Amino acid sequence: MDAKLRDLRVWAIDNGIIAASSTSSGDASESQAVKDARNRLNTATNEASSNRNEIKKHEEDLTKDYGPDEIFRSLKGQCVNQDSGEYTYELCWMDKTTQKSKKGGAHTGMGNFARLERIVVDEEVPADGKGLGSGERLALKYENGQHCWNGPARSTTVVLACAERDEIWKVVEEEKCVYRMEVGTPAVCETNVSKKESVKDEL
Ligand code: MAN
Repeated sequence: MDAKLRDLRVWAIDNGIIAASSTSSGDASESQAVKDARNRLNTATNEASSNRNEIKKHEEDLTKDYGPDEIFRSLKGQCVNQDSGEYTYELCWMDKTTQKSKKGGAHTGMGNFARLERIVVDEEVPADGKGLGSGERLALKYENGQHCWNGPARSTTVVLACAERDEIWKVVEEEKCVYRMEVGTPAVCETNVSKKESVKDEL
């Protein structure tokens, strides 16, 4: 019996199932198989935890408002630039707006995306069609940008109108450090259900 047990132990050591020395339970006495298993477990535990974090991020993101048909979800991460006067202005969808001096130097944050709003506009559309027109328009509010000397934190209202491609048409500083961008984008074409219905009625 004793000999059989000894043989079994030798076989187990040879196959890496138990360590040669069984005197203590410290690392040094762990068999390679146990060490490997422990490493695999650690790796799997870390992976599980980072996957859980990813899921949480996605779940939080799903509660955010990405506009009609979640249209702005696909634009997130993309930016549009436009020269205007002494600056180049940049709009990054669902992220931030930026004022970049053409003379170089640091960029100025004009606000971070806060929410979607609907605002009513009433403007002449220029001959080139690059204007807001009249009616209710979707707007993106960007807030808490770089603080303005003797003024508020910079903010931008980005008012959208249907166009064939993403383009910043106009940037105005309505009040000190309060900006308004007029932007054309296919993202807001046909988002208005009543407009769609009326087109259908006409057909
Ligand atoms: C910079 C720009 C302007 C702004 C002033 C305020 O020059 O961001 O748009 O009006 O700062 O000091």
